[in-house]
Amino acid sequence: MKIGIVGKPNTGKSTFFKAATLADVPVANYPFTTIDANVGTGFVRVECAEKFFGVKCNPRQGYCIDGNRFVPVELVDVAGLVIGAHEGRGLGNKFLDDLRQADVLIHIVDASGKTDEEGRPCEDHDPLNDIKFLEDELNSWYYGILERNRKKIQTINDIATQVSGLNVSLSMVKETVLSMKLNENPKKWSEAELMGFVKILREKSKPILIAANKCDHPQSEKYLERLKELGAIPCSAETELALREANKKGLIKYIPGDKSFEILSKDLTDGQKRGLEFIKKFLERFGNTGVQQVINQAVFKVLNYIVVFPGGVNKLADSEGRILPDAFLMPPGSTALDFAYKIHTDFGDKFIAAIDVKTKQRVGKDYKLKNMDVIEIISGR
Ligand SMILES: Nc1nc2c(ncn2[C@@H]2O[C@H](COP(=O)(O)OP(=O)(O)OP(=O)(O)O)[C@@H](O)[C@H]2O)c(=O)[nH]1
Ligand SMILES: [Mg+2]
Repeated sequence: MKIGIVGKPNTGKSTFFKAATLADVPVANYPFTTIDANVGTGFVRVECAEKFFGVKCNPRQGYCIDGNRFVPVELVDVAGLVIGAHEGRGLGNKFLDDLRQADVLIHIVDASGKTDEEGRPCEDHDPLNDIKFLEDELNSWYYGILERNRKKIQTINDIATQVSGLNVSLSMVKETVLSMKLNENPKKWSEAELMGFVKILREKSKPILIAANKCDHPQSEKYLERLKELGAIPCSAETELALREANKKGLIKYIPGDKSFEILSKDLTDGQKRGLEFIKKFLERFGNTGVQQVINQAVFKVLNYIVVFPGGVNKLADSEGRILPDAFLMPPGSTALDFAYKIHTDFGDKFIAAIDVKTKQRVGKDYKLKNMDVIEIISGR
């Protein structure tokens, strides 16, 4: 699972990335602070299967606090995108190359309106204008790839070959052709049809979730409602970063995504107390900082992924004694056989049956996995 963090310069992409990964990356109030993409591990938060079995898990990857399991996902924070990026403006082409393999994009919008279309500090810029521009740039990027290679494209399969580097599958291409009722021969498509095709293909392969960042800023009130109407999630990356850093230092206990935190340290400075008081008021108003919610929604609402745990009816531990060591993110429609392959190619090749560990029911290879399933694979030797 690869999530791209995108948007014009200076909207808080690296702050969001830093809050989600606690990696040490530069953040500053001017455009193009980030030049080379930052790649790191963030997490989706799900209920851990340990609760159901009344055990304590021991994750191999990620972590678990108070029954909340944090499952790793890859985050890529890229350079800011400006109009004309697909023609190489700004850090355009590089930016786009860094996004090739992304499954979903989080568009970080500056909801405070304090940065103009190129990310320069300004008084009042309507952030709603930033949404269409980003979609247009991405669509133009796809279009450019097909346009440049037009001579090589004779069939639908050729299209899939040209865009395979963008994490686009042949079935996505075929579905799009079918849904648009396009001619089987792409050479017969009009310019408008090609543009329409590219738009839908981009939406399928790089869907976008909007994060209305800097919502702690008073001026964001002016724009938040309209942004929410477009599906945006209010978020304050800076607040999340402060909470996670304070938690790391042991000053507070804060579980990412929670609606509140607990003060642990008795030696807070006046500045720290004031900062935490400000954050408390923010959380009372918004319910959460939005950062965890944005990552979860990208994976579970936009992509419709589910989380499935490997386990056994007789034991929930692996050979090294770790209880419920893994939690896997699976695409919608995944079957028991897909899950077997996810664990190990051998399990897939020699699949006999699977067991739904919660109900102890035996299921076949075509069993459609459900969110929060715990599955045992029975395979031959
Ligand atoms: N008020 C407020 N400011 C924020 C928030 N998130 C980021 N900022 C500020 O916005 C500015 C830009 O942050 P960055 O994270 O560097 O932004 P970026 O989008 O990565 O910028 P580029 O790499 O230049 O494209 C910094 O001054 C941050 O402190 C937030 O949630 N609230
Ligand atoms: Mg940055």
